[in-house]
Amino acid sequence: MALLPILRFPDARLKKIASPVEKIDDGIRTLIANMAETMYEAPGIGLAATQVDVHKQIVVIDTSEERNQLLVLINPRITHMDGVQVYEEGCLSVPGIYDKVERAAEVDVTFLDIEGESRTLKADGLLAVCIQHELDHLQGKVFVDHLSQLKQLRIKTKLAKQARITA
Ligand code: QAP
Ligand code: CO
Repeated sequence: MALLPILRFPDARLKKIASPVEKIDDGIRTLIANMAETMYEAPGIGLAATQVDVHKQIVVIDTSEERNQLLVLINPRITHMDGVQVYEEGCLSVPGIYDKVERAAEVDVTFLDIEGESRTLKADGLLAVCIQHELDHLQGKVFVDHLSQLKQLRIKTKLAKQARITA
């Protein structure tokens, strides 16, 4: 197992569109184990392969209190959305930045599990937000893309300053 480096916004590689996984082989299983380890260590509640510079349709999520309900979504598709909710989001690729984003309140998502079995999940609340946030990453989209241009500019300035202090 290994911790993977996480791309930081506004890295251009966060804009890449992920390709479907064709075969769940040992390389994919190792990648998923390392993504889960990286998410838990951060700590975070969701991580998309895009964020570790692997442009395949893979997401790991755990929104449980106990941090023991790992959800692995391979080739996920949202098949139904309903209602509206606003949630204060963050992102491991945008450290220290949190803002409200409007999304669907409920989603149905179809995906392959780690065994390659096709599954469907109905989600609401935080899990529904997290699924939409992580699927955005696979399409090259970061939560700050949902914010105003002015807010995006302020976030870029703040992160650039932070990077200078850290360096
Ligand atoms: C996406 O985000 C999400 O800024 C997952 O300094 C977030 O795990 C979906 C994190 C909120 C729904 C609601 C962020 C950790 C983790 C930070 C995360 C930070 C340390 C973010
Ligand atoms: Co994110």
